[in-house]
Amino acid sequence: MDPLPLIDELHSSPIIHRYAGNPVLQASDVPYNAGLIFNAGVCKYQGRYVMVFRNDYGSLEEQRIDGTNLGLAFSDDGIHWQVEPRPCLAMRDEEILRVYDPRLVVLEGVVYLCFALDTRHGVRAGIASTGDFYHYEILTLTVPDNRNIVLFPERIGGKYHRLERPFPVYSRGGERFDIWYSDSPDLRYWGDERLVLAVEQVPYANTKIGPAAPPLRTDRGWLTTFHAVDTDPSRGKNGWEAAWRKRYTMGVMLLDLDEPWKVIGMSREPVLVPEAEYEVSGGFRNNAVFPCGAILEHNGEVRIYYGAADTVTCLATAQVDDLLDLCVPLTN
Ligand code: BMA
Repeated sequence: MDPLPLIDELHSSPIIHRYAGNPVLQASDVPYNAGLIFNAGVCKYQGRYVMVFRNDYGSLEEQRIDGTNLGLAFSDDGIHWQVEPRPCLAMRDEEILRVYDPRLVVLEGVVYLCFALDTRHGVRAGIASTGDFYHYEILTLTVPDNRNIVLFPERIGGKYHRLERPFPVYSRGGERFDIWYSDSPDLRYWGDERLVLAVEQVPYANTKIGPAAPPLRTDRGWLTTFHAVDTDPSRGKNGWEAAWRKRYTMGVMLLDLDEPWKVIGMSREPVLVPEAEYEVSGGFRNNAVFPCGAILEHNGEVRIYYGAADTVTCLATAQVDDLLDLCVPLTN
């Protein structure tokens, strides 16, 4: 299969505003062994904002990662966060290597955590429920390779719905990965899989796309963020690794309220592109924005929480109507 074309310079949309005090969470805010603090799921629960964040601990100075756990933080305003004294989840046994990239959703009063799991036999994605953010009941795990599951915050037609991002490696070659959908009667057994959005439909991706934060209900449809990745072989060292040739941006799409595998529209240009200093320099993997949390406030503001340069956790906001207006029908 032909390589997809290289993507040129990209810029963030004028409708998105980074919080001036970014990052909202970083290693120095965490009262235990902490390193890269990024890719955080966020929800509103019992009157507070709750964040579960990824912590790749080790040494920032020595550019070393020793392991990964998930941390927990609470906030009254969604901006200033108080981190709990110990991590809330770590998974490691003979088969499981680590849990990461949490997304949170509240559905019918219950909190669910969607997560990725590196195992000795591939990358799996799962959904767990929790009552206290420390104890988790795993309800389902996919077969490898899959990750970036996001659960819709409501049942639709009596069923649970999710987006996911499998990694098919045979048919198309390389990393050409798309966003898929499945549903379930009970959160455990998943089926009715459908392709939602393919990477070649996104003008600012040439490698892979994946669900970002859980979809937000609006009158016009499910407003859904996604990450879009482009690779350029001419990019060299750009972080801790010998080479990092990818750029992660964020786009939005609008899914049908009743048939959420149907794309009503998508932003033709990315909404958030790595441009701020903490997104493009000094991190583990520069040139990456990776949202895992989004909250739609009553005043129409959408708060998007994202990992920047795989190193810190940041906040950007936009008006929901502005995001919806960017979603135009697909052309291919
Ligand atoms: C993805 C995941 C994310 C990470 C991103 C950028 O494939 O591994 O956890 O933030 O790459 O490195």
